[in-house]
Amino acid sequence: MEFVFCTNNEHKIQEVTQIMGSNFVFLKLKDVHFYDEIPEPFDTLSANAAIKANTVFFYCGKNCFAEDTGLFIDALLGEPGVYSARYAGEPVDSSKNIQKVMDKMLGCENRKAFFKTVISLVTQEGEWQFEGICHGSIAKQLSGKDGFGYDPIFIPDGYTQTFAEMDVTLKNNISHRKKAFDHFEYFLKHEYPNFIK
Ligand code: ITT
Repeated sequence: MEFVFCTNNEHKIQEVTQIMGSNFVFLKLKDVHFYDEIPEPFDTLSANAAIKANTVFFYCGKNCFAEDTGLFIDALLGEPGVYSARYAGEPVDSSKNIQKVMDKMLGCENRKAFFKTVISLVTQEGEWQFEGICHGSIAKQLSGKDGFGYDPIFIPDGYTQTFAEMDVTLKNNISHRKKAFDHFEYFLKHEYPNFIK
């Protein structure tokens, strides 16, 4: 049984490969000859994850999963949220996104924030979603070189370093993505036991 991970983000592929382990084998978009941009037109993670998985499912007919992730900052009333990728406009630029957050949060005492991931799975049998949240806070300055996106400014609760300062194994043990994929894996083990060897 084949499943396609519908993402153009190589960092996500690396993290999910580590989170799920080597027994979890999935196809990439290029393996099914899907080279288009996947649209993300909606204002919820759930709807965007669903359209990504459905777009590729209708294209290739194989089981598909996609995920949409956002950083939700209390003091910015949930921004950048579902618009995390393009917060500072097109083309997508993580440094500019981080700079915009830092500028808007100058002088803010409430630094609380959370990352949320929603996975959407689409198969012939139906559609399912799985969520994971990681609570934390926005650092007062950028730190660290690992990870991607907003990792240099996000400090998960219970830690003093940002995701970008952490060993990737640690990030992948506690992250929003890890929590969402734990639910996904549990579901697959019960519904599609042949998929995870
Ligand atoms: P796909 O839609 O192709 O999967 P994307 O990069 O567009 O890839 P999202 O819309 O889900 O992915 O992600 C929005 C942005 O949020 C993304 O560009 C990153 O900058 C940021 N992001 C996502 N996951 C993150 C993480 O674990 N740590 C830090 N930033 C993250």
